[in-house]
Amino acid sequence: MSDELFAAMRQSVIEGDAERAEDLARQALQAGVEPLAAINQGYVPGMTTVGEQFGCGQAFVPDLMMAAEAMKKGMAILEPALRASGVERKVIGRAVLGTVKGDIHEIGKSLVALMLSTGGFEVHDLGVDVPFEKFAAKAREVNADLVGVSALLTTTMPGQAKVIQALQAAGLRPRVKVMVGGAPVSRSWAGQIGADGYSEDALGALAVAKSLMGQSS
Ligand code: B1M
Repeated sequence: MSDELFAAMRQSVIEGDAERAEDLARQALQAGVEPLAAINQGYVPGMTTVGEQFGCGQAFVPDLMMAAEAMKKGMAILEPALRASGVERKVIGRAVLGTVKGDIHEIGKSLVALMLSTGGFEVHDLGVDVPFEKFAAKAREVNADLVGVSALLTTTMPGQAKVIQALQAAGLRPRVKVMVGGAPVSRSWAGQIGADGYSEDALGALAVAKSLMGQSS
């Protein structure tokens, strides 16, 4: 049953059919499917396929946009259930998150924001295309413990290093920890730019964020 549903969810993203993606998210909730499983096994592989198609010239920017829109609609239905499933309510840290300047990819960053907030973090999501200094200004304003910087383009990855420099210039390092992520980002890149943590996915991001706060996951 779940496998069929996940396959249909994948297909709804590949076809950029937002209405169908929403409808399938409702069906998943009714069938008692874990919201995170629906996202990770349904929508995410659909998005990966569209990305591969784009990479080899079989899909174009409007296809990416429609796929992203479908995934966002589906996630909006699943989000309240995912939030409700968060068992820890005690705030374990304050996190400022955003996608770095020049980069408008928002879905992965929003998924990380959602996981952190369900896992007990107070999350301040700055959105996409965020100037480097804005991360530092917000971190100071909310007395953040953690800054998370997402980058989906090889051309915007250097912006993650610039955010670390902005935090240093604001006198917030090393107290404020920095976690980086995004499809082209790697552990070795994170080490190279002096980030404290890296994760390749949203669930791992929660574990890394917790461990940076001195908590086990
Ligand atoms: Co763009 N895009 N895109 N795109 N896009 C990619 C990233 C690309 C890999 C596609 C490809 O070529 N195969 C490619 C980048 C190549 C590169 O530099 N290495 C690319 C390109 C080239 C571009 C444009 C330049 C295209 C153009 O205009 N010619 C352009 C750039 C615009 C800009 O940002 N300035 C562009 C535009 C777009 C859209 C706007 C159309 C759309 C985004 C819409 C939106 O977000 N509202 C889009 C999309 C949808 C994609 C793909 C297909 C999917 C991204 C996505 O949402 N994935 C993507 C291909 C791909 O990644 N397979 C592609 C689903 C999401 C759940 O995964 O974002 O990886 P992801 O997040 C994961 C992990 O990475 C991790 O956890 C998340 C959840 O598991 N993670 C973190 C992410 N952030 C983290 C932060 C952390 C920790 C973990 O700590 C802080």
